[in-house]
Amino acid sequence: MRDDVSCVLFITGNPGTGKSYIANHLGANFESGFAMHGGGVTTQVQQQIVDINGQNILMVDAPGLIEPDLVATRRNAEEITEALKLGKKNRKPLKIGIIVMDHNGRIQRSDMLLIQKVNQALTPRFEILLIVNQVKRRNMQHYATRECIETLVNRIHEYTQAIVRTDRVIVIEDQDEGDLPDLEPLKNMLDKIVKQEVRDVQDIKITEEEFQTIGEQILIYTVATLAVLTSPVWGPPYLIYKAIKK
Ligand SMILES: Nc1nc2c(ncn2[C@@H]2O[C@H](COP(=O)(O)OP(=O)(O)OP(=O)(O)O)[C@@H](O)[C@H]2O)c(=O)[nH]1
Ligand SMILES: [Mg+2]
Repeated sequence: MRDDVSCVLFITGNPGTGKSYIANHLGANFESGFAMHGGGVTTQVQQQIVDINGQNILMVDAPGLIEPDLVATRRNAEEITEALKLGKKNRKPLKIGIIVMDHNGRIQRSDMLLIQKVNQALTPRFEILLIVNQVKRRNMQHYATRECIETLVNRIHEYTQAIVRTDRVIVIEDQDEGDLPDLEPLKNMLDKIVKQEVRDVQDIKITEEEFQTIGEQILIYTVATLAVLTSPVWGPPYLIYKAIKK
């Protein structure tokens, strides 16, 4: 790894939260966009050296964690683990950003699970930069209040045990196609968050039970299963298969 690279910056988040979009507006050139197939656009770890605020930073982009099926989710978990290891592998300190998507003030369980997993995987515990992305203009005023940010970080702590400082939360407004997001606050924050040496990275593992608790993502799965069950062609063989499996 080049000597002039000051650190590794890994911005993680679930599929479609805007990891590649934000990395690209910080100067990278990762594939990003509309996912035609329902899964993630980014499927493997990608790296690129980018100049941010006059410093060369190795930006890392990886797939999002939670997808509608467990096999893909576990594959993504392996990629994210690899990405987390890049700091240690390159003997560079690491900075971590986690993107969650705003759903009118609600944070999805899938985003909570990702925060929990990344937080648990790293030793020592890391300072996390939390990026709330794709916030609609009408919701920006809520996020501008201290109370809203405090409630958010408390909720995250409650669900994930991760500690996010209220002054380490960045809110990014959803832009119309073609308009540039204002990433100056994010760039300044990236300067401030601590570069940490990674001592150890544990493999991220998703149990079947954890996967089942992610209600909103499971919905697609349930609809697909129902469609199979009620089909005269696929229903009976599926039920026999289920019975044998038990
Ligand atoms: N218009 C607009 N689009 C956004 C914004 N943030 C993300 N997007 C769009 O959201 C979609 C998903 O963004 P990506 O950057 O590909 O998401 P990702 O997190 O890298 O997703 P995967 O690689 O699939 O895991 C893309 O079409 C982006 O252009 C935003 O602020 N404004
Ligand atoms: Mg991507």
